[in-house]
Amino acid sequence: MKAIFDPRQLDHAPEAYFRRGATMPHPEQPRRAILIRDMLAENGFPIEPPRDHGLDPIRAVHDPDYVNFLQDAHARFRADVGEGPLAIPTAHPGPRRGQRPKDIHGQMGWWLTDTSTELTAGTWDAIYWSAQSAIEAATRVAGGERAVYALSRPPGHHAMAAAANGFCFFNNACIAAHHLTQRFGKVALLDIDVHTGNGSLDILWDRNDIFYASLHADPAVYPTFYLGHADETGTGTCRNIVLPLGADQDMVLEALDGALAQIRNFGAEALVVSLGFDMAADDPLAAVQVHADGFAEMARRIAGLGLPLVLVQEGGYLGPSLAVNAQAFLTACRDVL
Ligand code: SP5
Ligand code: ZN
Repeated sequence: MKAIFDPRQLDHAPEAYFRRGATMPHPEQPRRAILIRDMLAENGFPIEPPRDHGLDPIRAVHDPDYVNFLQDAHARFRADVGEGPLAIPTAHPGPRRGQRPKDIHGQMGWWLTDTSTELTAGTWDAIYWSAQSAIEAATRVAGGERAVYALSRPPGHHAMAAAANGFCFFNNACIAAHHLTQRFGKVALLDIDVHTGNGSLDILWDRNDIFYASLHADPAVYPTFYLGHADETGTGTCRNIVLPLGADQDMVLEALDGALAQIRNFGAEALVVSLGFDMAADDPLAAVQVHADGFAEMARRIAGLGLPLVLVQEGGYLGPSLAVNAQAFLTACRDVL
């Protein structure tokens, strides 16, 4: 199983965000990708850079005006306020109706929904190549490779069709899934990041060619708070499997079996996985209690479906076992192939 990664993905380096009334160090750091990349190399996974597939596969999923905004937003912010201040919006429209503003600060509030998607000098390059890594993985699987892992970072599953959210700008997994529909009639996206894939729900809400099943901690009491309840099924092909806070590994594996059965029933011909490692018991954002052996077991069950497989990295933060859990999942997956 090959891995895809471009070093430019490290260029997004957010410093801080606001949470619960305080400035906090940002959990989504370049070091996450470095740790996983080093683990891949140590375990004999070939790591290749993506080719440049351009903006069309991104614009197939995201509003072209949102894509255009991201391309030069940081430069426009700096031109206005100078060096120093963090490029984080503090005013938001609520419902995104009516005319869009022209001012950079108004636009930042429009397209960036919270304070967690700080724009930095390298953000555009990082999110562009993070998406290209996912597109490259999908292209290879569409071309006949059985499974490819995209070390996408920054992550993607909170990114909506026309807005950034929850550390995410481009929805790498949805971009990959959409790309696969050019080759496969029915595609499934399985999301095992501990957070609701609210961006994926937004993008896939009314699509019946992509089935979306997500396992995540209860959004009533855990971020991202919005979307992800059991009855939020879009027009029929989205499934939210809600885990109680503190759920143990056996509960997670049982929930996974439910999602895999639904993916089989849908008749999926290819599978994308939004692969977060933040279900880890010792993740800094921990909400449930999965350990390395649980990640390995999840991988065996997912790869055991026998479908062409695109793994797209999502969350999983700088806790003590990030690399260990990634190793457990990816080597177990490779052993099944
Ligand atoms: C891709 C992904 O996993 N995004 C996560 C977005 C989570 N947003 C809320 C984060 C709450 C962070 N709490 C920090 C606690 C540090 N001890
Ligand atoms: Zn997450």
